Amino acid sequence: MVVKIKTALISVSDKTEVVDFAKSLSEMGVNIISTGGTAKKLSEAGIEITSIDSVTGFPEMMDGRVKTLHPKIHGGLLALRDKDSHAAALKDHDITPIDLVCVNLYPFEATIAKPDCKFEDAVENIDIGGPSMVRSAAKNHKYVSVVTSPVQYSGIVEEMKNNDGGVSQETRTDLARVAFGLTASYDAAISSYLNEKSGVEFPERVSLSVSKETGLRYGENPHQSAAFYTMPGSKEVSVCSGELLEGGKEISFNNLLDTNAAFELVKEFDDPAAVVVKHLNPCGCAVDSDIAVAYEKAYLGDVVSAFGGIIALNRPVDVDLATIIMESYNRFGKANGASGFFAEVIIAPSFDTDALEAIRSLKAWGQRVRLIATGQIDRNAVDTNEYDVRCLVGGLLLQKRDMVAWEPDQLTYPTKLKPTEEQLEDLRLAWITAKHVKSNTITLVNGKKLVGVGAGQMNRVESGLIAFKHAGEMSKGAALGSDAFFPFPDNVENAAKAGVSCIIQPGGSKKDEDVIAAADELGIAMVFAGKRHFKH
Ligand code: 93A
Repeated sequence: MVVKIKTALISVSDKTEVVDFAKSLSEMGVNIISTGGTAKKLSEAGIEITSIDSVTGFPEMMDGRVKTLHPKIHGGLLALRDKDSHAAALKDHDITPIDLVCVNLYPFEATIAKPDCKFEDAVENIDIGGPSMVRSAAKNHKYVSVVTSPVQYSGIVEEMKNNDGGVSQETRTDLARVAFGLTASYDAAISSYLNEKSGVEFPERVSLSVSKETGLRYGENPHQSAAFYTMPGSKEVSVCSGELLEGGKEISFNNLLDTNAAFELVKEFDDPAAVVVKHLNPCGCAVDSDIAVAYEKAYLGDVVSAFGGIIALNRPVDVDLATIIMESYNRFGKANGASGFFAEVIIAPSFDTDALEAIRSLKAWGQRVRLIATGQIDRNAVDTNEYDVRCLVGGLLLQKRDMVAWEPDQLTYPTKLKPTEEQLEDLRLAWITAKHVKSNTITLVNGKKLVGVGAGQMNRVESGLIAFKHAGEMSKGAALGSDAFFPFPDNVENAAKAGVSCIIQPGGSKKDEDVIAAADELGIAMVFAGKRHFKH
């Protein structure tokens, strides 16, 4: 059924494009009811409106807390037009049916995102009347259209123009579907704010307030459908807050997962650092006083895996760095019969114009590589309250993010040999990298460069063997990181055989004594970090 719009109520905080929308409605003969600020704006634009207080017979009161909460409004929204008793109630109480509601809510999320937001300001920005109207209209979508965002305005106007001022049932149902999603996520944001303020980490009910960023071609595999959602109020620089620069190939589900993994690791470092990730694990990671050198070291850590990988940098990309990145791939790719540069994504704080030009002149541009500019990384702006969410079939596991990395004060030195300053630098990189590798993890670092990774094996010995094999000669004198303690001395023995000079691991095994004795006997300096970094 097409419902002709005779009366519309417009009450919006975000007044973007509302004048044009109201003008179009007015030109189609719609009677517009409006609340204080919106009414003022529309009147100033020469649009004839009916003020809300003339409909309710009450002034807007209590600083605007009570404007539209009235039976004259909600009766007009909720009445079933073709039900006799409802029609009679409309008549008895002199209520005009409202056919369209255009509401967007007080900006609660934007308000709490402000660093100096006071609790009272947050509370005052909890919209009550708006969601009530949205819910009333959405419930009664058999008759009422509920418009909740400026992006919907042009479509509604177009449809009305083509339908003699009417809106179809299909559209009203679709608007209602969107509206309930909006009020649910609005309340989710309020509830999560109050949980946070009350220090409740794991409340009785958790709703996530996330917004669709974009649909994705498919999920992890082509037969899985997928979409990308982001958290609106997040203040942390991340792959989600980054800008996907125009012209690259469409970003994929796996790209986003891998880019997040790469960027979260590179964010750990203050010094210039570069990371290359493949299938969620770092295959290259290096720190240097020069970002270009850090990149080359990271890339050279595993040139085979870097092909088709994700590159993350914590410094801006200038044309020299862009050229080094592309040439590094050309050198290796061509030597192996491949067509040269092939990275899926480069993520960095920014890209200079001439760096962009250089990358965009590549054949691979437009076919493969995507560029994400995140803006400057602020290591102090972190969303410590965000959950790390894992899905089970039929449930979710929530935990707080692992925000711990390098804690010099927590280190203990159980072996006779103590690490040198230089070794400690490598141990630091081995430890931080291990945090970002799927367990069981063994990392090997030599000269502030990741030279071997054993990831995701079902036993730690196997992870070690993979790391030693990959590092080859670079194992000599390397620093080894283990994400969890050694249950037996076997890994220490294998490390010594490979030439490893120092080890960092959490400690805390029943067999610590045996492990320490083995390290002492084999001339290895061991450090206990005191915490583990499982990544399941
Ligand atoms: O404070 S409220 O929760 N009380 C209400 O009765 C009410 N009715 C509409 N806020 C209310 N609204 C909101 O006012 C709307 O959702 C909209 O965001 C805003 C528009 O106010 P104005 O037209 O005065 O700018």
